[in-house]
Amino acid sequence: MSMSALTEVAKGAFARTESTFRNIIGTSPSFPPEKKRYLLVVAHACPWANRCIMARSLFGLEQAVPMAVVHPTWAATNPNVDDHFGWVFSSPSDPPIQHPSGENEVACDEQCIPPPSHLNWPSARSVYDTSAPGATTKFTVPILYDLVENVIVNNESSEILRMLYDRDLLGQFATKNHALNLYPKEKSIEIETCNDFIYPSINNGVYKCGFAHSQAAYEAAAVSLKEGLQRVETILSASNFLCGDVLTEGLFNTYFFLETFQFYTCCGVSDFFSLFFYFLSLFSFFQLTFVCLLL
Ligand SMILES: N[C@@H](CCC(=O)N[C@@H](CS)C(=O)NCC(=O)O)C(=O)O
Repeated sequence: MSMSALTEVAKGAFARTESTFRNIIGTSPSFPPEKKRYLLVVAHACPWANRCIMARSLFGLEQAVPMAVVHPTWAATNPNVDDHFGWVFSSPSDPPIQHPSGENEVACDEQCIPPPSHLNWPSARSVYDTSAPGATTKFTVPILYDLVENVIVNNESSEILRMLYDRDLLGQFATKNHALNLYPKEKSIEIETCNDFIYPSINNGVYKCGFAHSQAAYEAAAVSLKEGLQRVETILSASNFLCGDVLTEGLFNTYFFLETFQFYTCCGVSDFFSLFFYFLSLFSFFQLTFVCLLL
């Protein structure tokens, strides 16, 4: 069966399936850190993918890690065979793609970056079909794909993110911000403690709100989301960043999800004073103009 986030709503509540490809570059001889070997497949509409796009940009990895960007709306991925809808590739000069609702068309513009033509991939689904034919999984982005072995290395954004900034892995090809260490060893407990509550309440929490198919599921997700935001607010009212006065990977784990939160709910981060200023300062400090594509 072909899955998507739309099939993950059981009893009205969104239940996310675990990412299935979990290889880490450098830990096996099959996946050595190499320039231009790994293709990052992303969607600008996806906060999970955006944290990888941002790390690639922050560390100047554009040359070392090529990127393919899907069209912003979903379309039929195998129209004559099944009814799956998902991410598809297009070129800036392609005709507009009809939104799945049938209500409007969405243009193909210069933000659409197709994968190298020899790969012959019409959709993100075809990346999975190439790597693991017949796999019954969700065809999610981001994906880190090995252009030499022709397999997916990893489709879990938190792990792709770390591979991008880790100085022993793809981070060794950084061309800027060399001094920025997003995972200082002495902060590891604080970083993991933050991740442990931010993931369920905020990162996945915004999806649980957005995909809720019952009032009870929505309310449970909204309460947990607000608790998560309040906990971040309390931390930020006493320190500049999530783990004291140093910037850590928590930046990536909050920023885009706060944007998604603003977008999908009627209340915004401005309801949380310290969180709002954190959000604004990250926005201006990193000149995150490209993230506006999400809004
Ligand atoms: N655990 C994954 C989640 C990625 C994810 O859910 N991506 C969504 C877009 S925001 C997706 O591609 N969904 C496709 C689908 O549901 O078919 C990660 O963090 O990388």
